[in-house]
Amino acid sequence: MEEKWWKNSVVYQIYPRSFCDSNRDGIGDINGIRSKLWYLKELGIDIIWLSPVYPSPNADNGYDISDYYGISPEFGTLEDMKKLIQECENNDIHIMMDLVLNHTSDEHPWFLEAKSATDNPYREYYIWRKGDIDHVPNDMTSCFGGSAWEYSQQTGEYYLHFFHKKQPDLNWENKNVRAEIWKMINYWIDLGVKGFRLDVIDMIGKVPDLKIKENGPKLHEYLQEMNKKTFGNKDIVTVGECWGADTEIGKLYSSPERKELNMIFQFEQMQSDQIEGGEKWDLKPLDFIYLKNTFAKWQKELAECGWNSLFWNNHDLPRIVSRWGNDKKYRVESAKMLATVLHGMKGTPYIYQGEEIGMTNYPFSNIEDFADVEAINMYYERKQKGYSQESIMKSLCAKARDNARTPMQWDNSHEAGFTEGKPWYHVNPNYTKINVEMALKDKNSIFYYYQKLIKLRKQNTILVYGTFELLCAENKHIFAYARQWNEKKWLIICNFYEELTTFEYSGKGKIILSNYEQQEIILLEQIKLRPYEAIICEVIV
Ligand code: TEU
Ligand code: CA
Repeated sequence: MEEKWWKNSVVYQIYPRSFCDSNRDGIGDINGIRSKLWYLKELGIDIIWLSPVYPSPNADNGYDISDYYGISPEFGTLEDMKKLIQECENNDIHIMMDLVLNHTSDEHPWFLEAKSATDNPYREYYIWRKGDIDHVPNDMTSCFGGSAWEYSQQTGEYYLHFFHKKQPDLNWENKNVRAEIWKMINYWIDLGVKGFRLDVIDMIGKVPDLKIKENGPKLHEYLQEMNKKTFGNKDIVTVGECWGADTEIGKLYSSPERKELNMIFQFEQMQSDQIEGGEKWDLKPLDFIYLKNTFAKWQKELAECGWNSLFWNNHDLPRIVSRWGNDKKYRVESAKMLATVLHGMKGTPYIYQGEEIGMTNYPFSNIEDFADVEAINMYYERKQKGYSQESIMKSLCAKARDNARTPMQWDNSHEAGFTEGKPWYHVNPNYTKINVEMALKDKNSIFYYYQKLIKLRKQNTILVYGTFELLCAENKHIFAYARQWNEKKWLIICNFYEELTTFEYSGKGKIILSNYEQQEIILLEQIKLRPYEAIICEVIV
């Protein structure tokens, strides 16, 4: 397997609006990020994935872009952005931009032109179908609820939007659209950006008349064209967001010889607590065996061709320590355990802001607490369908994206040190106990554990390129696997639960890292694992 710099890199995702506010307007910004580079340097990450910072009316917090070339005034200026890129480079940190290419804002000049007349030159940049007020083109739905078609008064036709109605879908069949996009990507490459995360990229090949949303027939053709016209042959890392990928599709994207992307975010294991065939709001207890098998399947299938991304969290997912850990009594132990499971695998790990200090879900109590359009739409939709208030709130507390979007908790001063003004969104009240300042003062903190995991990956080829083998697949409490590289073998052994349990293997293990006090050498014959105990050890004879 070819060695690449991004294979032993660790990515840190910043949601700019909620990271750090430098000018007291309550909105995180680029200069706020610049003021915290020392912190990211201390953590040891290599790449910052920046969620969108472009001008946007914010129907979907920046994922509705009205100018691909600019910086939103609420985040700063293009000059600030250039300084950020430069200062990051001075610290050996690269910037990965978020590319939202499936749709624009309805306030993007292309759409303003397109909607004005059926014969406008920009009309074909978007997807229009005939219909009248009572007849929608078909029954495709938006990911945020309701129809995917919106009636446009001016021309009496419908346009397609797989997300908010303020996010019209681009028509990738149109070669001018593609040319515009290649030009824009190259502009950011010229500005010094070293990576791209491609938002819902599996939707660009849509065929609405056949109701094909993801994985359309021309998807990979478009990606190969993109690669050729933009980042291919440049030393740039790319990751595509693909909710609709299985392992076969994963290989199509990430096999190097196909010249598409380096890796994808696939979400199979993130659906381990959702009823099959249902939506993410349809909760079920975590299917732990499915979780392990799914991770193992991806590890195995992409072992020789392609590459995995490893993540528990992002700005769309609830906080992992609340989701599959224990955010009360064992918050520290379980956060470290979850980090061990993930960072021990083969792939490029992604950390979402605040994960490294064990930030938790927000204690929502009513619908007024939410800011996200997805949550608000779901609430009213399910109310209308007759779901109980209790069940709706239970789903929202467990899965709402707002859980991830509360401001970063820096210290226990005013608004967690995120802003000196009034934050755009509530700070989690637990900031007095969970914050960066406290984490940096405690040598046993989750922060320093992440720091160690990152360092381990840098110093040990086995973690980056070693083979993966799932152990005790049927065990209902333990997530364990072996990594092997030449003669060396490491075991990653994690108790995923609070109950005590026993792990059995043969030989002795030299402890590399653990979230509990350990002897230097342990007998592997019978390891009694404490609540959420995690061990990385080297097998010795
Ligand atoms: O997310 C894609 C997407 O499918 C999500 O909306 C997903 O269905 C939902 O979050 C599950 O919780 C990307 C971005 O990450 C998201 O923030 C945007 O809202 C969306 O695309 C539209 O650009
Ligand atoms: Ca600000």
